[in-house]
Amino acid sequence: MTAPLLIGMDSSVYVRIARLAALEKGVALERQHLDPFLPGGPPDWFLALNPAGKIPVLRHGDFVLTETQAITAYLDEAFSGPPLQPTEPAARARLRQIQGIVDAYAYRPMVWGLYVALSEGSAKPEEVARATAETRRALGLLARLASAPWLLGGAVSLADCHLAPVIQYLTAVPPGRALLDEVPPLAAWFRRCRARAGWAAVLDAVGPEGGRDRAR
Ligand SMILES: N[C@@H](CCC(=O)N[C@@H](CS)C(=O)NCC(=O)O)C(=O)O
Repeated sequence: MTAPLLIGMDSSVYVRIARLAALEKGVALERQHLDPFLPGGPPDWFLALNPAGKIPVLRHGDFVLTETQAITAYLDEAFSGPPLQPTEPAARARLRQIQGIVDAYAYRPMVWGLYVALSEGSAKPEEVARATAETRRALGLLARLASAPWLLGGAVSLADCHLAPVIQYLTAVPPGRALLDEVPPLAAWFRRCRARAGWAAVLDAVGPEGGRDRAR
């Protein structure tokens, strides 16, 4: 079968998560650029693949997959390479728990509530205060679960791939950096992520969509 095709743009948190999983797995992805935020919305061909209009979409032969947790699990399970999910039930459940926390409690306040709002200068003080409180709570939830050196212990997993791109945006604004520094074990974990081979290039990637300080 041909290489899997990842559709989306480099600056997207969720595209970066899928790319980190592929990198760790040693899977070479084909790429197709798609900016879902262009005026007029995504094109019809893309909405036919994902009516939700969200990136990324993975295409592998005739198989089309949306939702990043499903995409990264598929990359891990359908390809050879180092396993990125534990097999022991409790550890595997911990992985799903961390992914759920990132999606439900971290992405929105950290990326939109702090990074986008502060870098666009569109921040209303009460909204920043709420995003700050929600970010603190999410970092606290994650810190209670995090092992070292990686979130699940000795080996990098899909949990690390899922959280690092969100923290990348959080730390791109000074108040976000300060919030991460309040949680030294997570700050140290993120330094390890950025130092890991190939990760900084994915975490810093911006494609043809350009360096617009907006929606991720
Ligand atoms: N639940 C989706 C979320 C993906 C997502 O939110 N992607 C953002 C970019 S990082 C997006 O496509 N946003 C377009 C929009 O909201 O219109 C997943 O896990 O893949």
